[in-house]
Amino acid sequence: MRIDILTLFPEIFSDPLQASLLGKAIEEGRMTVALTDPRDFAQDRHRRVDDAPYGGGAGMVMQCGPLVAAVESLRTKNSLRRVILMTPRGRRLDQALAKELAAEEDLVLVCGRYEGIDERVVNALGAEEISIGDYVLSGGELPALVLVETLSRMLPGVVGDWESVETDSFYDGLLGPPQYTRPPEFQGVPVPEVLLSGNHAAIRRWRRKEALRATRARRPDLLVGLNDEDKKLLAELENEAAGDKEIAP
Ligand code: 9WO
Repeated sequence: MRIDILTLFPEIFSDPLQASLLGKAIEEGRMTVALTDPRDFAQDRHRRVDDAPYGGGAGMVMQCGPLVAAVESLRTKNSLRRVILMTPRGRRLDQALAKELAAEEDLVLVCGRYEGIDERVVNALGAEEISIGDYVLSGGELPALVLVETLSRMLPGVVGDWESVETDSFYDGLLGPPQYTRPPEFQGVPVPEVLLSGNHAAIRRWRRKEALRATRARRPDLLVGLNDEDKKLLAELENEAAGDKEIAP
């Protein structure tokens, strides 16, 4: 998969794209990320990419010209492109949208800065807008990195320990169960006995139940499409003594 990122601040990406699993995915050529600075497509000798907003007001707005020229230069190099603008008014990123995008051969991510981007850019690029959540940032760069990282995990071979991906899909749409590692007791709190039992069927069942417990307590909106075993486990939870419904935040 190839991802082109348009940004006035390419330096934001250097360390995150090198670290950890994402860095390895890129190094191994499973994912290619190329950075393009729209300033290189500015049309004047001052390399100007922004101007004052029509109608007045504070700050500057990114102009159409450099952004559109930058994307057009990429279109000639590659096939049909899905162009994505990172903005808080876009479609909310979730695992289902990530899965859809991970199936693409190439994507263009456009990161805005300043007070925003000229509205005409959206139409000129045929861009779709994606949000990672309801908060204001200073630019689309961090949202673009969030998208790149979640896509990288869905490419074959990126998550080396394939069990981790299996684990992701085992809890698909649910919150994961609590995890423990050594020591067996910390500040008087022991690890749940079943995890030390070596009984893999019992462990699997416990984890699924705890995933349902956490999801019921924190994100009941995610409790959809449950199978019969899940419904049985949920019924068990309902029958347990009241008072355990809330998990401390
Ligand atoms: C902001 C905006 C708000 C309402 C309607 C359209 C909008 N477009 C933009 C925009 O392009 N903003 C640029 C990027 C410039 C200002 C800072 N930017 C930004 C992106 N802040 N927050 C985001 C963002 C992106 C994705 N998910 C969450 C937040």
